[in-house]
Amino acid sequence: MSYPSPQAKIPVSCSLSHYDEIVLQESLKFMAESDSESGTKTIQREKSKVSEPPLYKVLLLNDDYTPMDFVVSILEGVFQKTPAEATRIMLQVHNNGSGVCGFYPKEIAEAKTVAVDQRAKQEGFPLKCVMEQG
Ligand code: TYC
Repeated sequence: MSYPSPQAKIPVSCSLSHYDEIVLQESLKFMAESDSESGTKTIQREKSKVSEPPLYKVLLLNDDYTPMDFVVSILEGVFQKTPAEATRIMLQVHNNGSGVCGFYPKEIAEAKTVAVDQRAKQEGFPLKCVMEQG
């Protein structure tokens, strides 16, 4: 049985996430190794070069209406901050207009941003959460 090399481009019609690509590459390597172990075929491959996923910065923005304790509860609940750290970030946003909640891989940053938007909307507060690359 022959498989494409781990470096081969797979013709797919959908776009793959960073994680899907890594899983695909690892699966191809595993199949190549299984083949060579059973003695049926030897596939040359380069050493694995899996890079770290790019991180996205997630920020909260200030507004005049969202209560401070709600922002603290968001920082604790969505961003797993301690009460002291959550209060520090909330005050940073309140005094300077924005504050960093953390750096996360794209899908995690998106999920946290959506979670903040949903909770704020649910409570009727105008709290805004944004993400930036790097
Ligand atoms: N400025 C808000 C107030 O005075 C508090 C606040 C802090 C709102 C941080 C949003 O991201 C925010 N109630």
